[in-house]
Amino acid sequence: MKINLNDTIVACSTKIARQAISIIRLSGEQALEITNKIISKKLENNNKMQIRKIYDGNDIIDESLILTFVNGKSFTGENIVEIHCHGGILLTKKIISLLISYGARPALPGEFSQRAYLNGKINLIQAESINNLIDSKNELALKISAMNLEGKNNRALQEMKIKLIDIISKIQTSIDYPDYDDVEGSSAEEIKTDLQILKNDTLKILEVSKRFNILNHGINTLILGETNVGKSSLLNSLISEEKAIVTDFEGTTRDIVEGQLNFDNFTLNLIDTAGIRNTNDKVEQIGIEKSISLIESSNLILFVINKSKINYELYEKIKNKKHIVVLNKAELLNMNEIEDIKGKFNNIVAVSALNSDIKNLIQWIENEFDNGDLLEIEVPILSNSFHIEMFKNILKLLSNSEENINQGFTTDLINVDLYEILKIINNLLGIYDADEEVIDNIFRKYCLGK
Ligand SMILES: Nc1nc2c(ncn2[C@@H]2O[C@H](COP(=O)(O)OP(=O)(O)OP(=O)(O)O)[C@@H](O)[C@H]2O)c(=O)[nH]1
Ligand SMILES: [Mg+2]
Repeated sequence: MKINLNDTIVACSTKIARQAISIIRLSGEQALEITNKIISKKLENNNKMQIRKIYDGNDIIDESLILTFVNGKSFTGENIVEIHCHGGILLTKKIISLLISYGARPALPGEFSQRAYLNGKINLIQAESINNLIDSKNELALKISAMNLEGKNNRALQEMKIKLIDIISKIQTSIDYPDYDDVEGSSAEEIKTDLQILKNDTLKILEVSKRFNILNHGINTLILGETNVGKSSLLNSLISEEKAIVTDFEGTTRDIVEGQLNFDNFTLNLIDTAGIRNTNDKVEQIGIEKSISLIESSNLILFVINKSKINYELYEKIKNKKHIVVLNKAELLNMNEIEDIKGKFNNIVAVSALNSDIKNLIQWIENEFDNGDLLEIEVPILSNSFHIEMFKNILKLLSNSEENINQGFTTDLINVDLYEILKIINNLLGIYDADEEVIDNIFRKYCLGK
């Protein structure tokens, strides 16, 4: 079904729940007219707050604060009315159904943002950053999402686009004016160097975006080790909560237990697992299989050992993943014993989960995942998997162009791929008319004095 973008849409922007205030939002040409049907006095056609009684037929059902955004000065670029009514479930639903009966259509999920995008108010990355802003689990994710919403990515994408248009223009000029053989920078070698710069930018975008997404969704952290080494105690100590059952019986934890730990700049999604051992207990066996199967999808493994419980076979399975060996129950050992075990691994800290003495581990994690530099990085940071796919496509097209140059193909063939990239960037920026921009650029920068 094709959605009609001329409809006036309505939705509740807050939860429909028992609460102080609910915010009902309408967007579309008829937003004011439809609202006027359920209030005592017509709304003034300006960007102001107005108080109105709301009627169901002749019955007053509420008195609400109403905000109007007109003349394109709104989030969607259309007329918007926001009704801040009292937050009863029945009342909110009633107002929405009245508005629908007077011609509004229930909005589809994300339709307000979609309209903002289609009306050039925000680009795709900004639309996504609204989601991120809402979902942010830690301070840094919040800051980066806010920066993207404000347009940081926009500027970075624009810069990338300028570089791209520059290359396309050079190639286009040398095609259009074949006799004019000294179009500056249009030799195959020079184009290759320019493309390499773009390729590096793209690789950086993908790398930084991957880091941001781990940061935004939380670092999946697996607590893995033999039975009874203190994995559940470590989880409890990290999240300062008695979440997992701890006993001195081997095989206490059978299913996974999850907890979350927020640092300023990142979040750990902690997963305590069943301890690894040979067992005939069917339930425990399933738990152990689950523990092992989680290795692959984790971003970090806390590999817990004790002096007498070092499972090298298990260590082989995780040593190529990002990990730290956690020597637990260290308060029972003397310095020499600790140093001796530390010598067996590159990456190891000694802790005592029982005494909540885990500062060495916390410090290591903080150093590893600080991520503060993401704030300074100038390249766009993408969070939507679809946008990331778009950039992977750009990378493919750039590699293709490079390959074509290496094979000695003519530059017009290379431009086909570059135009494709321009289309992708323009899509992200919410601009569609690519050709005109290139022509513009050619005549501005490479007019050749003709
Ligand atoms: N001395 C000492 N004992 C600890 C420490 N951490 C945990 N323990 C004890 O070790 C025993 C096992 O702890 P758990 O946290 O249940 O161990 P686990 O690795 O989760 O065990 P399973 O769930 O069976 O795999 C309990 O008696 C804990 O109190 C520690 O740092 N020092
Ligand atoms: Mg346990």
